[in-house]
Amino acid sequence: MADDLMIAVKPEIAEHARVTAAQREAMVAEATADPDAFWAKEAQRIAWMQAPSIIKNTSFTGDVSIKWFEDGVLNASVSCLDRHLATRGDQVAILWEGDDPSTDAKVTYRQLHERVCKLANAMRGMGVAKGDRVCIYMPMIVEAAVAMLACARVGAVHSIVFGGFSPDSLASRIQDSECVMLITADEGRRGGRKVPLKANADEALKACPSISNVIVAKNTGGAVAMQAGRDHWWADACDAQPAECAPEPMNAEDPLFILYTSGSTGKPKGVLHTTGGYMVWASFTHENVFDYRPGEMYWCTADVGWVTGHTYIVYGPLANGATTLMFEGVPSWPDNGRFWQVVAKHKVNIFYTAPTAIRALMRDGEGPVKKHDRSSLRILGSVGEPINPEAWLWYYRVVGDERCPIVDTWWQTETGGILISPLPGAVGQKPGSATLPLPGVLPALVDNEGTLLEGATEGNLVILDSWPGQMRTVYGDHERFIQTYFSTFPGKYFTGDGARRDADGYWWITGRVDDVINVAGHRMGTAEVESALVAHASVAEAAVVGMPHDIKGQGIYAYVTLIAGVEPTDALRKELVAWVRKEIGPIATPDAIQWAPGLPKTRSGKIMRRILRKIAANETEGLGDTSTLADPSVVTDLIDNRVG
Ligand code: 6R9
Repeated sequence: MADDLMIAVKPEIAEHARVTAAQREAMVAEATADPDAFWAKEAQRIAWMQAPSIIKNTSFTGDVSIKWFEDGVLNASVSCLDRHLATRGDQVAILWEGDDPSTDAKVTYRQLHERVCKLANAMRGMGVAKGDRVCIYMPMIVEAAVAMLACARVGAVHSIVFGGFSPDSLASRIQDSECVMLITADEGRRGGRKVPLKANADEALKACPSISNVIVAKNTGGAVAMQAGRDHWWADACDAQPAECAPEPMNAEDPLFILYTSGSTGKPKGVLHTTGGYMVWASFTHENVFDYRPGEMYWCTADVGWVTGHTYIVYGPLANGATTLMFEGVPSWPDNGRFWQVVAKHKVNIFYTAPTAIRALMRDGEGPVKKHDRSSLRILGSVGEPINPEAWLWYYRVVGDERCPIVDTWWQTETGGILISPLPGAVGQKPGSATLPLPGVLPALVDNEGTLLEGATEGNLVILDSWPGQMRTVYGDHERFIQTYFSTFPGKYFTGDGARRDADGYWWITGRVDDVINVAGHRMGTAEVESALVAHASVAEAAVVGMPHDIKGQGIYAYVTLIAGVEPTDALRKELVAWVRKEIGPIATPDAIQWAPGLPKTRSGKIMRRILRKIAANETEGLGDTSTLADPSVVTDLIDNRVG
């Protein structure tokens, strides 16, 4: 454990920090003692049509009700656009860097405002109204951000589906929230390849009667089918629209977006975020965690299909008037120096990426990093999964030349924004630790019985009270919200993560303690992969677990029982891998498939995943108690036939 390696805040950073150690202490004290006063003040960082007078009204018990700023009225797009026009209308809002290194584009706040208003007018013209759900299935192009903000403008609730998801995954998300419109593009580009978004969408829409209009951005110019009456080219829909559009007045607790995320059981759930609290949290965390200063070039490498893209490419930076860099490509194309080439090209000051990318780039050594000028970098961030100390130190030493603090930011789709992270000018860092909670965030550890644990120890990570950015419900299923997050440890928000707190009170996230796996920073429910596998005609039963993976953090290990009479062949293994990719999307590609004549089950028929996880990790020494198994001999067979 690297508990002892503490990298203190450098004096030159502390001196100019937005938040110093003493100021952080004061913020923590005030946010804890008087949340109403603290958040009433912080609420002023966004634009209100009517300022809130009621601040916090939340309960983690009974029906679980979370309301912040409940009598406030606002429109999120005004905070991100209109209010900047007078002061920084000609500043670049979005700097787009294409997959092809010879392409980029600059969009100023004024231009972005105009593009958003035109699309918003087009949407209204097609009947989209406040409260309607609109699905966005887009590549990383400026139009993705325009679509989000146009939804916000008219009060529609966006539901972004990551462009790497399959037609089936897209369809089930559209169906769950009954979206009335889909915004997509002809094709996406990634690493020199094309992604057939419109073709996927056409496939999905066969099963989505709720969609009456599709707006298609022309990106690659590739040929696509357009269905008359339903499909509209973006330019045709928007070009003739007025450049102004009145923002819909939204209550602070009106929904801003839904984002589907994986859990332990069942289908992905629609995490619902509302307007006021989310916007305050996005702005507050973006400014303080990244120590953001006006005029800086800020780059978050996530995709807008994930929550990190929502909060830290679009809403947080734009609310704060930043220039946000939007990158269409991948770190390894045309070569593995791409990140650093972009940093040098655009003089990036703040850089936020995922441990899986760091680990992949580490393999190629320092050469590709050192080739490019990184002297503009000031702050480095990490998100998505635990960062191992080795990767942390490489990021710190090689990428940041030991100059730039690293903010390891722990949070979730459900939390809306960062909850545990150093403030770079205030909190010394320990490689591998997310360090300390932000002001107003009250993490705690409980044992499996729910007893609060004190001092330096390890346990289940819970949050004791609400913060403004917290999700409000599961779309259409409040009972599932209560069940998933507030029933395991009643009265507390359960994160699904395990964590350790060291003697300095620093937090070390140890990973999921539920049946969620984290593959290259992407959340995947083992149940989803299992249900895709058993949907194949040859599969009788499947159990999926995470296995350690050098680059991706975790890989997908599947145990598959075939129906009687089907031969386990290499060809079938390949077919099943392709099947899961088609059913869910490439991010769900199994890394290993083991034929399992039987699965270890208790006498009551429960699969003992603990044993399957150990076998997948090749830790077959300490399998623990197997005496409760219905048939202990299946374990021997699984160990003997382990894959990899
Ligand atoms: C923002 C995001 C959430 C899960 C979360 C945890 C893991 C995210 C982390 C981290 C350790 C960090 N996670 N950040 N673990 N250190 N800095 O990733 O949201 O896709 O919902 O995933 O990711 O396990 O519970 P999401």
